[in-house]
Amino acid sequence: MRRGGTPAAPSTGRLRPLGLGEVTLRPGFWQRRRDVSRTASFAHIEHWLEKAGWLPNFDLPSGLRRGREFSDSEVYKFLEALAWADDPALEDRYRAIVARVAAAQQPDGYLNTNFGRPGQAARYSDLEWGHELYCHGHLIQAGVARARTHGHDDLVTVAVRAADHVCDTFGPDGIASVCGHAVIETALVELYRVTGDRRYLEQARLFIDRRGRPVLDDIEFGRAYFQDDVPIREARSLRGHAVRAVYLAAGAVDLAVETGDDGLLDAIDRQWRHAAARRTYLTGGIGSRHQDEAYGDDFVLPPDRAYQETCAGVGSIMLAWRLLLARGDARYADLIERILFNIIATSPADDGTRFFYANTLHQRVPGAEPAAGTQVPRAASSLRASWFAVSCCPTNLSRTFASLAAYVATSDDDGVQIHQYTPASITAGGVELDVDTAYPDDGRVTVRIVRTPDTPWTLALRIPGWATEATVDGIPAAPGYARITRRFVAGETIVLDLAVRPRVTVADPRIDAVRGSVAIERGPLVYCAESVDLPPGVALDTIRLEPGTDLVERDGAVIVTGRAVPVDDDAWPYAAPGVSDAGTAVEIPLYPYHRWARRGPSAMRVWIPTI
Ligand code: FUB
Ligand code: ZN
Repeated sequence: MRRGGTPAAPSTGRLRPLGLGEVTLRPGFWQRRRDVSRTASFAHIEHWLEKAGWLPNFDLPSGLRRGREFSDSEVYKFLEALAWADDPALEDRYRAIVARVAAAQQPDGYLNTNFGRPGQAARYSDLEWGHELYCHGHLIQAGVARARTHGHDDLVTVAVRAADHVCDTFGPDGIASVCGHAVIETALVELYRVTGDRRYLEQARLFIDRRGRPVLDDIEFGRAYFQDDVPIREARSLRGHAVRAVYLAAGAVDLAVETGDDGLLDAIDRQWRHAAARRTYLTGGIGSRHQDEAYGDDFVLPPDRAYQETCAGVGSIMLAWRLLLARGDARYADLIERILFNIIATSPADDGTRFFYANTLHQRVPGAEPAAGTQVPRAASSLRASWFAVSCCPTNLSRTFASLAAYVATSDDDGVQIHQYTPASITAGGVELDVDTAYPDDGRVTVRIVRTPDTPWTLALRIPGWATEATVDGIPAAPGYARITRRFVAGETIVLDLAVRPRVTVADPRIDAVRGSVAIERGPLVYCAESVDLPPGVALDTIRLEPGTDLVERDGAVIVTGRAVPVDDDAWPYAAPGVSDAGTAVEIPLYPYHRWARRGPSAMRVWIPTI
């Protein structure tokens, strides 16, 4: 049986990933979204890559080049998505794009449509902003995906030639610097895993060790923006531009695992824990600074300034997944689940052709829908947009959805671990399982043993941190992994009940921006209130929750009771504390955050004040 490849394939670690050929998604929450991505989003992305000129850049003379300096990478991320999808019906489209990309490669393996050609800046003349190694990194990642799903082909050849060029140019005797946007590091380690050529691993080590000495020019955002402020082993936290930070950390985990560098792995783990505890939104999203798309300082997590770039969610999953494989701690899988349900599921529209780039947690006034077929600047859209001048998120989603099944389960010498709950068939060695569930609507998960060795083995089921009343076959199970070790019998079922119920969540008091507010969660889903669900005349920004309100489930909503506090639009907005029960009582229906703005423009908030 084809293993189908997997997006991170470490040679060692606590857990082994399963290939896409070993986990098949069945109808449910994630299969539906994966399929929309494969059908509608793929076609939409290809359409825009042509229309915006980013694919034609590979065919045309340099003078006609269009798009930002990193637009080649969107073509590569789309190729990576096509590679993971490994769908014969898409093969002709894949080959046609690969042919155009291959034709643009220089004889020495260099490939970038924005540098080095007549009238363009010289190669590697702008390592801070030029993104050349970043683009090479995404090209190599696409090649790795294709090699793993299909075997060697033209794209793999192009990727290997690009990697050789990178090693020739930035090796021990070459340019002693790094790229302003990390990703080449993880790409090179992954290519080493595919080819066995240690040169790529050594090059990744050079890039990771050089950064932070510092090697790049200082910039207006400061060197922390591209993690060139301190050497990676000495950093206290993930910091700077969020996507850069998590891509770099993912590469460092890859390097640490392949070289047995526990010190480096410990350093990244420490930074991850620091950032998870102090710099991460309830949704699992990261980035609270718009100007530089960056992490804020500790506990600076204002909901109305939540940037939470979709790509940062993707990168954060890549990092947490690598740490999970290396260390096996359920905390990593908990964060992956949070990001999946609250960032990855939120960004795309139902039809897969519009996307959130930034994911705010508080929209004060209903946004304006960008006209279909228009390209909007970076994060300027207050609603999902078709395409962006910086359109990193749609292609990043496409490769994530195409490889999503790989994040469901793993194996080790003891058995199989299920990390994410979704209807699926899982094969690992002599074990075959069917997972059936309506999660996250319902917390019941049934695992049927389809095939089993006749010797004892261990089935490990992740109990999320929030699931404090979970049971496995009726027996209470604490957060972490519930491990069942026995001689299983084909046909038997194990029933996990995660006891999904609405709950009230408060934040650490140091997250000042939401002091005195609560959020409602249900299972892995964060809920939000939208203005379209409030009675006429009640403004979302004037509501406060009644202390001790019931949480009533009705038609997919959680209904809470609140009050609309009277406000005076003309008054000086500060006064002595008011009477706490002022205002009109109002029912507030809350729906999953990932559903927000699917019924048209609306104001929205996740955190609801109680005062
Ligand atoms: O710089 C390339 C991509 O564009 C980054 O990863 C995103 O944050 C966006 O700025
Ligand atoms: Zn993005």
